[in-house]
Amino acid sequence: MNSVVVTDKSVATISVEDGIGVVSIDSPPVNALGAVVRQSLNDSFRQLANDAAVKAIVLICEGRTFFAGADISEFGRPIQEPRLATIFDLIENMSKPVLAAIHGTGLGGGLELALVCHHRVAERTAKVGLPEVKLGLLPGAGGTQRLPRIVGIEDALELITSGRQIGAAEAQRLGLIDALAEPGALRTTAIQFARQVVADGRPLTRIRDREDAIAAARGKPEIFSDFRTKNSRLFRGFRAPEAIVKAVEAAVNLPFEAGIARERELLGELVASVESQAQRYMFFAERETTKIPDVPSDTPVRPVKSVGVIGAGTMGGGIAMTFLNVGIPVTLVETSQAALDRGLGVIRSNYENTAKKGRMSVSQIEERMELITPALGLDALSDVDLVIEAVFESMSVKKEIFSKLDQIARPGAILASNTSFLDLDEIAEATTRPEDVIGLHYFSPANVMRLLEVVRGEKTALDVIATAMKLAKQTGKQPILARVCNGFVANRLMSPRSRQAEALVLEGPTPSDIDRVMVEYGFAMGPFQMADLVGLDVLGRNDSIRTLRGDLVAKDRLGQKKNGGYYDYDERRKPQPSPVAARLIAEFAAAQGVQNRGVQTDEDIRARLLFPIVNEGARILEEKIALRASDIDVAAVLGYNWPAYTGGPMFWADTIGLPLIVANLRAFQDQYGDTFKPAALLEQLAKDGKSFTRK
Ligand code: T1G
Repeated sequence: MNSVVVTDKSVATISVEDGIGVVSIDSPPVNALGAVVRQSLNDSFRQLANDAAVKAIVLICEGRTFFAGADISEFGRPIQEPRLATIFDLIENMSKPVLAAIHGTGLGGGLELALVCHHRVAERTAKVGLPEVKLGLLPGAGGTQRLPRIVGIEDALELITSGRQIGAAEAQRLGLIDALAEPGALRTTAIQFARQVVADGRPLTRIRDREDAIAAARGKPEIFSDFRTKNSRLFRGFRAPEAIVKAVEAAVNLPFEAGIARERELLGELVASVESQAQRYMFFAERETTKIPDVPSDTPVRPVKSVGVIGAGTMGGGIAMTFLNVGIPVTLVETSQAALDRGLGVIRSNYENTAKKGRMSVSQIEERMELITPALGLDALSDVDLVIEAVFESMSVKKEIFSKLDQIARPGAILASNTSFLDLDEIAEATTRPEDVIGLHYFSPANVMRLLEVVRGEKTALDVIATAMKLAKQTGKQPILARVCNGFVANRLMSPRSRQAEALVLEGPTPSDIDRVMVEYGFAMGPFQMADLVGLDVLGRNDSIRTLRGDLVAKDRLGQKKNGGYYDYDERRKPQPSPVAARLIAEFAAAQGVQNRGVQTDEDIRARLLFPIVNEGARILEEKIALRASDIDVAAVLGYNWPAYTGGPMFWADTIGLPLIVANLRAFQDQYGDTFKPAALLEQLAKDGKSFTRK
C-alpha cells in the first residue's frame, strides 16, 4: 500500500489498493471542511481522477468522525478557495465511482459531501444529519436540493428544519446510506463495496438526476403551506426554517442548477443575519464554558462510577435519572418508605412516558430502574463516589446532612449540594473536607433541562471542579461555572425581570401588555403568565412586607390552578384579562402611592424589563461570579429560554449598543433610584466603545 502526501499542508493521505484509491482526511478535532481540508480534497481528487490505475475512490476520515460540516469559524469571513461547490462538482462529475465511508457524525457539509458521492457506506454506530438550522443557517452545499431527491419532500423538510441526527440504520432505510459496516470494519467494507461496484460495472448515477420524489410534489403547494402552518409556533422568530422551506420549494419548482443558486442566495442572507451570528456565537459559547483559567484541561478527574442522591422529590428524582440514563448506578436516599416509593414511581412514570413516545424500550426502563438502590438512611452512601444532596432549601437541614456525610462518605468522595441559592461555603464548613464540596445546581425538570450550574466554593479542589465539568458533559448537561452568591448566575441574572414586571404593572401597562412584549421579543411566555402557571402561592413569599402577589394570594387567587391570578382562565385554561386582578392592582398601586403613567410603548416595556438583566449580568461579571459574558448568555438561553436567535442578554446588548442601555438605565435611575445604577463595567465598556462578547 503506497501513501503519498499530496501537499505539504495537506491533511490527506492517499493510498491505492488493487485499483481502489483511498483518500483519508485527518484534521482534528472533527474534520471540519475548512480551507486546508478543502484544498487537500481538491488536490487528492484531481490526482486520482487522472490516475488510470484507480478504478474507484473511497473517501474516509481519521479520528472521531467523518466531516462534521463546514468550518463554522470561517463564516462571516472572506471565503477561501477552493469552495465546497468546486470540490462537489469535481467529485460528482468524476468518471469513476466515489464512495463516502462515514463514521461518527457526518453532519452538515459533511453529509452534503457524502451526497455528491455515488455511494455511501456507514459504520452501524454512525449518525448523519443537517444541523445547520441550529446555527441559523441552511444546508448551503446542495443539501436542500439533494436530500429531497432521496427521501422525499416531507421527510426532507422535517429533517432539515429539525436539524436532528439520525442513526445509520434509519438513514439506510431512508435511502441515504447504501450499506452498513460493523464498528472497526468501515475501511475494509467500503473498499470491498467499491470493488464490487467496479466488478459489476454499475453505471455512475448522481442524486441530482433523480426526479421521482420531486415530480411527486410538483403542483402540490399545500405540502409547503401545511408544513408552515403546522410549525409556525415552533419557528416563530427564527429566520432559517422559512429559508429552508423556500429552498426545498426551489428544489421542486426549479431545475437543479437554479435550485442550487437559490439555495446559495438564501444561505448568504442567513450568514449575514444577526440571528445566525447569534446562534453561531452560542455554538462556541457552549463549548467555551468548560475552559477554566485555573483548572487546566488535563487536570486529572476523580472516578465517578456510582452516585448517591439524597431526596427523591422532583429535583432528586430528575437528578437521579440523568445518571441512570448513562448507566451510572444511583443510591436514592429518603427519610421514609412512602417518600421513596413515591420518588421511584415518578421516575418510572417519566420513563414510561418516554417509552410511549417511542424514544425508549420497556427493557431499557427496567435496565435503568435496576440501577437504583433505594435506601432509608445516609449510611447507604458510604461507598459512592459522588453524593448529591437535593433536599429542601434549609441551611440548617443541609448543614446537618453534610456533617453526617462527612462521617459516612468514603475519603475522596465528592459531596455536592443542589442548592439554588444558599451559601455553599457555609455548607462546606459543616464538613472537615470543604475541598470535596461543590454545588451542582440543576434546573427543573433536572432530567430535561440541559443547564447545570457548577458552583465552586472558596475551598473546592480543582480536580473536583474538573470532575464536575466532565461529568456534566457525560450526562448530557451544559455546565457553566459559578462562584457563590445569592442565585449564582441564571436565577440572579433573571430576577430583575419579574421584579420590574411587578413594579411596571402598577404604573399602567396591564399584565397582558407586558407578557405580549416579552413573547414578541421571543420568550415562550411572559412573567405574569409564568407566575400564574407556577402558582402565586409557590413562588418566593415574603410575608414581612405587603406585595401585589401577596394581595392576590390573600384573595385566594393562586393562578391557573385556583381562581386565576393575574389573569382569569376559561375552561380551556386560556388566559383572559381579569377585572378582579385589575382592581387589586389599582388598589395596591394606590396604597403604594405609585403614579399611573398610562400606556407605555413596547420599547419602554422591553427596556424596563430587559436592560436591568444586562446590568445584572455586568455585575455578575464584575464580581467574578461567572467567568465570561458568554457563560451568562448560555445560562440565560438554556436556563430561562432566552431566545437563542438573540444570542442571550449580553450578546443582544452588544447588538443594540451599550451606550443606549446605559442611557436608559440612567434615566430609570433618575426616576426610580439606584436599583438601576449602571454597573461600572457596563459604563466603562460603553464609554470605550467596547462590548461584552465581540472579540
Ligand atoms: N466547525 C468548526 N469547529 C467545530 C465544528 C465545526 N463544524 N464542529 C465542532 N467543532 C469544534 C468545537 O468548537 C470544539 O472545539 C471541538 O470541535 C469539539 O466539538 C455548507 C453551512 C461534531 C457532534 O453544525 O455538532 O456545514 O472547544 O465539543 O461533543 O451546508 O461538534 O475543542 O476548541 O462539540 O464530540 C454544520 C457542529 C456546520 C456540526 C461533535 N455542522 N458540531 O460533538 O465535540 S455549517 C455542524 C457538532 C455547514 C454547509 C453548512 C459537534 C459534533 P474546542 P464538541 P462533540
